[in-house]
Amino acid sequence: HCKYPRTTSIIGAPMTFGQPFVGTDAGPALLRDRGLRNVLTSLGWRVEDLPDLDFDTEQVSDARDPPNARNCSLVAQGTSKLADTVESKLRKGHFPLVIGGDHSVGIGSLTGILRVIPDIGIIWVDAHADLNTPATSGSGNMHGMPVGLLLDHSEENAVDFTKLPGFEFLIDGPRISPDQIVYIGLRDIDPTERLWIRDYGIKAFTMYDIDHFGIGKVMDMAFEHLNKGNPNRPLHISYDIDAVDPLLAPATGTKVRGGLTYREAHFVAEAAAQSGNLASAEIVEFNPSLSDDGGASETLELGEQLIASFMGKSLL
Ligand code: B3U
Ligand code: MN
Ligand code: MN
Repeated sequence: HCKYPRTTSIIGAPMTFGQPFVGTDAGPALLRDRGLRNVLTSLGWRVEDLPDLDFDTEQVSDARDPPNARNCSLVAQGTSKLADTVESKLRKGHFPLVIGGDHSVGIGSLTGILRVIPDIGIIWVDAHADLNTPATSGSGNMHGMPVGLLLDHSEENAVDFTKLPGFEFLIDGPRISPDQIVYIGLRDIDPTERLWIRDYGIKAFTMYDIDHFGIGKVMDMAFEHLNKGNPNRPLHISYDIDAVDPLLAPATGTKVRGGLTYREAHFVAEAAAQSGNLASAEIVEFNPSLSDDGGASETLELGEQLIASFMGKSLL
């Protein structure tokens, strides 16, 4: 199917249940209010602006939620809906643009994409590896688990989805192979995540690598890894705004100092667009209520600009 669809579907995914704070649900509405639709049409896209997915109204019982997978039933219900939406938009040839919400929405976006494009190459831009599972997470917050839940684990590390209420749809769901994903911007990694990145051989570019090589070389190496054997491999970018330095993006839940600069953050997005292979994208973890008004609008403005960059805005 076509690698540069003309139509993008804006999929608002106002998820908060993957982390402890309220406010993370405000992202989609605030980005629309800023004029996201016009940003996209001015870049030449046809835009299908869907109503936000509804993650709140249908009551699900949380009685069986394990303490190490907080709000499991609610995260499962929402991400299952999101997976179906992303899948159906891709099948129509649309470019899904998922606006979070916290990063647990990645469970849904990735599942939907993998159902249609099993070989998708994934660029995970984040301060964190999000490689925990309920067995390894210290926090129990599911925004730290999207990659960990979907990774094609060795038998001993495999996730038992029968013990995660609502996640039955993942029992035989598609998985990510360890060579299918690259990390950009890591700087806050838990011990088991570190072990798994090494043992599984996942390609990870930390802030150290960005300092050492420069962002240009890092992105070259990232594409070299993902494009091995297929220069036209379709790509997905999952952009956690906390990858960017908190001085530039203060309105987010888990700030880690020493992040991407303004230009590094844009370069990652521009390089993804330049590849010509981007098939879908996601941006997550805005939380305007965790900052003053100035910080909130600065963060959202940056998010809007990063979306423009990975949706194809060029400087010249
Ligand atoms: N690795 C920690 C912290 C964290 C992950 N993702 C975010 N924070 N945003 C955890 O809770 O899994
Ligand atoms: Mn994340
Ligand atoms: Mn993060």
